[in-house]
Amino acid sequence: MKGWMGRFKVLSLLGLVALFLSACGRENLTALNPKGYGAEKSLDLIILPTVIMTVVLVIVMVIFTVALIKFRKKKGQEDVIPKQVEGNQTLETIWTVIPILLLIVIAVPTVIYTFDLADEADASDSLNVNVTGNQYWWHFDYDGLDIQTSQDVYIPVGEKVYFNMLSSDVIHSLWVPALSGKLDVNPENENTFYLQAYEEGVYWGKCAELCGPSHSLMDFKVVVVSQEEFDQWVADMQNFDPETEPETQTAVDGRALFEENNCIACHAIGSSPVAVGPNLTNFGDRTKLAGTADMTKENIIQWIVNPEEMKPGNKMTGMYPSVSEEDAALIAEYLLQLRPSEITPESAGN
Ligand code: HEC
Ligand SMILES: [Cu+2]
Repeated sequence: MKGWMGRFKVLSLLGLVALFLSACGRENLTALNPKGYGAEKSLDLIILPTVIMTVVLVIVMVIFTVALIKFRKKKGQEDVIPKQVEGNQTLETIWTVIPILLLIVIAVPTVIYTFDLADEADASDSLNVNVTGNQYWWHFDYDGLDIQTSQDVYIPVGEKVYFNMLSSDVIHSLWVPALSGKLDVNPENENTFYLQAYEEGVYWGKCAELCGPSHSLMDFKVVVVSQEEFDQWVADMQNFDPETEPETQTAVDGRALFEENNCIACHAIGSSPVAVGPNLTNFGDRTKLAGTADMTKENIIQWIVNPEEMKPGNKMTGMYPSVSEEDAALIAEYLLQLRPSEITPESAGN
C-alpha cells in the first residue's frame, strides 16, 4: 500500500510540474518554440550547456552512487579503511582539464552568436523602427515612413527590422520571447537590435525589467505579415486622414468630447511627433486595450473613467477633467471606429 501511495505522489507531482511548464509554453510567448532568428540562436545556447551539464550530472551521480555502495561500512569490516587517494596527480589533472574543455565548448558558440546577433552592418539598408519605452506602454516610430503606432508593431516576415530603443523615463527591457532575446531600453544611450521573424503571426512582447507598479501589464504585440500586407498597411496608415468625419453621430459626438477633454494633448490621431500618450491612429485595430485588457467598449469606458484601476501608476490618471460614463461611451465609439487598415492582428492570426 505504501509503495502504491508513494508512486501516486510522484505521479501527481510530475503531473503538476507538467501542468506548470505547459503554462510557460503559451504559443507565441515562449523562447522554447522559436519563430525568429535571435530566438533560434538563443535556444541553441540554452540547449548546449543544458545537455553538457546533464551528462556531467549523470556521470557524477553514477560515480557517487558506486562509491557509496562500494565503500559503505560492511558488517564485520567496521575498521577497514579503503585505500586513500588524495593528492593523486592523474585524477587531479583529469578533473581540472575536463571542466576547462567543457567551458571552452560552451564559450566558443556563445561568443560567436553574441557577435553575430549584435551585428548591425545592414541596419541602414533595413527597416528601422525607433522605439520608446514608457511607463507602461511602447511607442513605435517608423523611420522615414511618417507612421507612429503604440502597443502593436507591424513588421514584414523574413526581413531584419532594426529596433533603435530609448526610454522616456526609467529602464525598461524589450522582449519578444518567440522572436529574440531581450535588450535593455535606457533613458540614454540608444540600444539597437533586430527582429527577424520566420513565420507570419502575432507574437507577444513583454517588458522584462521591473519599471514600476504596472510593469507586468506593459505588454505589446509584434504583428508579422507578408511583405505585400506590410506595404498595404504602410499605405493605409499613410493615407489615413484624421479629419475624416466618422460615420455615426455618436462617434462624431465622441470626437468632440475627445477634443474638449484634453485627450488630444497627449494622444495623437494620425502621424504626429506627440507621444506623451499612445498614438491612437489604429486604436480600433488593436486587440488589447492599454496593452493588457480585452478591447471591449465596457473596458474602454472603465479605462477613461478610472485608468488607475486597470493600470496603477499610469501617467494618464488625473491629467484630464473627470469624464462621465455616458461621455466615455461616446468617446469609446469614436476611438473604436479608428480602423485605417484591413491588416490587423486578427487578420494576421490573433
Ligand atoms: C497627460 C496625458 C494624457 C491625457 C490628457 C490623456 N491620456 Fe490617455 N493615455 C495616456 C497615457 C500615458 C496612456 C498609456 C497608459 C499606460 O498604458 O500605462 C494612455 C492610454 C490611453 C488609452 C489606451 C490606449 C491604447 O493604446 O490601448 C486610451 C484609450 C486613452 N488613453 C484615452 C484617453 C482619453 C479618452 C482621454 C481624455 C478623456 C485621455 N486618454 C487623456 C496619457 C494621457
Ligand atoms: Cu517597463
